[in-house]
Formats: sequence, structure tokens, C-alpha cells
Amino acid sequence: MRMNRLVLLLLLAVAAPAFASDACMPVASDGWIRKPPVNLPVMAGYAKLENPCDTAATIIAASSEAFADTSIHETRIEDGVSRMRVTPALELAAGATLGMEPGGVHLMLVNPTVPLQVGDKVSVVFALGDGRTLAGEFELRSTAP
Ligand SMILES: [Cu+2]
Repeated sequence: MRMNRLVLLLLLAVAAPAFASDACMPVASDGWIRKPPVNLPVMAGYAKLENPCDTAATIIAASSEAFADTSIHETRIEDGVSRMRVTPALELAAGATLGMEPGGVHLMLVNPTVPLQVGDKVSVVFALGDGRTLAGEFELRSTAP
């Protein structure tokens, strides 16, 4: 039952951006979500974002059916203290690769809408500045790979 629902969410997210399918798109790969050691409603997600196109792209938002709230954060050291803040936009230059990694840019995933366990896969949809969307698959893991 639970897996069926996740699969359905995944299919919906992949099927939605049906237009402009032949145009060059950035790619989100190697997505994973760190499951907190205790049952906290906040998780961090990471992925590799690549722009293989010859024009720049901008990621302006992220969302997931599996979480009530999803945002893009960046961790920075300010005055010796690690702080997170919401990133308004991620610029991906032509040909650029951006690693969302612990200690840097990450997804902040708040309040899961379905019970999530290690090994589950959820879809996260990134909104581009030009109106297109790109979906990435994120696997729940207990620690870093
Ligand atoms: Cu954060």
C-alpha cells in the first residue's frame, strides 16, 4: 500500500512536465535524502545537478508530494558559525555541474506526507526560471553513501 502510493506520486511527477520534451534540460541525478537518526520531521536532501545545455539555467524552487514543505537551502560559515539560509535561485551555467552536498546547498524537506523508510524513493520537482520543471529521484538513506 505504502509503496504503491510512492510509485503513484513518482509517476505523477514524471508525467507532469510533458511539454518541450525534446529541448535540452538540466538533469538531477544521484539524489538521496538523509534520514535523521531520530524521528525528526525535517530532513536534508542532496543530488548532483548538471546542465548539459549550451544555455544557462536557473532553478528557482523545489517541491515534493512526499513533504508538506520543500525549500532550497545553503549552509555557510559566518563568523565561525554554520548557518543555513533559503537560496532564492541556483544558477547553472552552460555545461556546469553543481553538487548539492552536506555542508553546502541542500534541500530542506519538512513534514513528510507519507511514512518514509530507508530505501524508499521520492520524487522532487525542481522549477526552472523559464517555466519548465525537472524531476529527480531521491532515495532515503540512513547515512552518507
Ligand atoms: Cu537547511
